[in-house]
Amino acid sequence: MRKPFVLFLCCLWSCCVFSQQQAKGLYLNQLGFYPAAPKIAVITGEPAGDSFCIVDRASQHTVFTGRLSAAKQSAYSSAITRTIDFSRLRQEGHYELLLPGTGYRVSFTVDRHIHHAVATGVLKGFYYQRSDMPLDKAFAGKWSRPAGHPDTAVIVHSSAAGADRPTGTVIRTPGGWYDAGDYNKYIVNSGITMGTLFSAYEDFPTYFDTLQTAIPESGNRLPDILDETIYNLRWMLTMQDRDGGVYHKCTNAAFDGMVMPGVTTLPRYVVQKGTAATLDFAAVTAQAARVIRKFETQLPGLADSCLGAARLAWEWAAQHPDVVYSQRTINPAHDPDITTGEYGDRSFHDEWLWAAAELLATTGRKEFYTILEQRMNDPVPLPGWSQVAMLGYYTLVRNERVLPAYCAGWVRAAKDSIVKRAEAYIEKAKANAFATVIGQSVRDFVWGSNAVAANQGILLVMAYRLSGKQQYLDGALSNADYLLGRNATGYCFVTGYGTRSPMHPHHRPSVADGIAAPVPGLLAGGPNPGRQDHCTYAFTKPETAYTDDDCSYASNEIAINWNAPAVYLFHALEALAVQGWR
Ligand code: G3I
Ligand code: 9MR
Repeated sequence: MRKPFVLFLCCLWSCCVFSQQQAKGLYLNQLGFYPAAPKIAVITGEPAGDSFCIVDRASQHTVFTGRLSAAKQSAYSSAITRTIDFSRLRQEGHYELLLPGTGYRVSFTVDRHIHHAVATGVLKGFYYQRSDMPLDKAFAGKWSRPAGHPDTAVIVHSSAAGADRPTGTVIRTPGGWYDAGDYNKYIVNSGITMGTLFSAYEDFPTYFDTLQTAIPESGNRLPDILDETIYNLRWMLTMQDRDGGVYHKCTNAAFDGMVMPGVTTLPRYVVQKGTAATLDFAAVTAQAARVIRKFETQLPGLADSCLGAARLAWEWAAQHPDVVYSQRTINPAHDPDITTGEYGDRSFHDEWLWAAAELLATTGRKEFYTILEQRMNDPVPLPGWSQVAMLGYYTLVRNERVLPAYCAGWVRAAKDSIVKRAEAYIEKAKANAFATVIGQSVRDFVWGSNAVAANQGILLVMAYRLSGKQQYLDGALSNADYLLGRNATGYCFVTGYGTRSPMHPHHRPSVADGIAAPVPGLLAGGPNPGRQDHCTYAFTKPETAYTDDDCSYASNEIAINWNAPAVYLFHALEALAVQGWR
């Protein structure tokens, strides 16, 4: 909004009966808004009036007024909502939104880099998950801690034994990130996480080349996002057996207690090699080889090692196409029982597609195209740890220029599929009571529903970049708004950001470190009416089944595969904001 217009509004209206009452039931992105982008808040319940106004925070002058929308009944809770649209307020600044006569009052900021801090924060979140290095005060601040599980003497579990490495063989698998609130390291979940982070770099290289996150490697002539990702890549490489197969996970037999990393020294195991783990590994290492190739001076030989590992993994999978990892099957036959996270997947069609797409994009070789083609008519759901086909689609689309000409038809099919899904999202979002893309189906509210929101956002960013259609970028932003506060719980779901964020995530370091504030930059799982943790929830409807209690691993744990799409989404918005909304 230009200044004369602001002044004109100030003279015209004098705003609102002010009150100090805390905003409750008035939900918005707690970080704020881009100048030229949509700006929406949502009020639940029955407000006294139907007007709102916005004042400049310092001067208390009114700069904008408007009316609430008609009421909408939310489909997935009892909430009745009205939207408050102040998109036309375009001037950077600090403001307050007020509802006359109700006492509702909330502060917000308009800034052209409004998500920079939280985007940097969720990337830094990975640093705090590093398993075997001390987190120094210089980088970790009050969350500094000693190294955790060194994993330099890991036992080959009998489920993983072979002639070369019999049961009890001791191997090294140091490094990598802890998966989540627990202290185990799972290849399948690392797969989608790494794919998403490498994709963020592949899509926005110039942006990430200068992004600093204050990690020990900052300033080493590699982008910080790659330094962070390579920390886990090096661990993944240790998880490949000599025959090419990849152990499903490096784990305790049972979950550690709620203690700090390094406190327990229970034995660690690598367990059965599986087809899903091996194909995810092939996809990640093939993508890594492509992405880090241009940093050969800084990382001599690493790209070649990755490609070699990817090929070997691919060959193993071809010889072992259907090895399911199932603890129900393994435990009766092997000791000790393994009861940590399973990440059990029974269908590998999507892993084949993803691995084939990455290997094809990196090598251009027809052998990978042959498998890819066999899988291109399969359904392609939104990405999740057990659904990775869409990652293959994204790779085809973003690497179109380097693919052999005979791929053109399938690249077009992948583009169509992405854009068609984006179009469906936008159509359905019109009915959403919180004006977001997430919440179109009750199936959005699964364990880790916040990653569904973030992954929908990524798909919309991809569709925007393919089509230039503004609504897709607006849709991606609507899900960022959801994650950062415009949702039925009123939480900004990233620890340490916003005015009301999780204080008690199911995250062992955050529970055990004696520091009131949780480790920052971690995305909570989010509403999950499954409530598999049997904790007490104040609300149980799909979009409100969230409790900020460290008991609640089904709604309030954190996980690398949830943080990664948040990294992509928030940084994509930052990279696109200035050009994207005018
Ligand atoms: O596949 C079925 C689907 O067919 C059905 O419609 C739906 C209805 O609820 O359930 C689907 O299965 C769900 C499955 O995830 C696949 O998404 C299960 O209900 C659900 O319990 C399962 O949750 C997984 C959970 O582990 C329990 O296994 C989460 O996705 C997964 O993120 C979570 O991962 C854990 C690790 O095991 C351990 N580390 C922490 C991490 C995060 O909580
Ligand atoms: O802490 C574990 C968390 O990482 C997992 O997501 C979750 C589901 O597998 O399990 C948590 O561990 C709990 C275990 O399943 C049951 N006993 C209590 C454990 C800690 O709350």
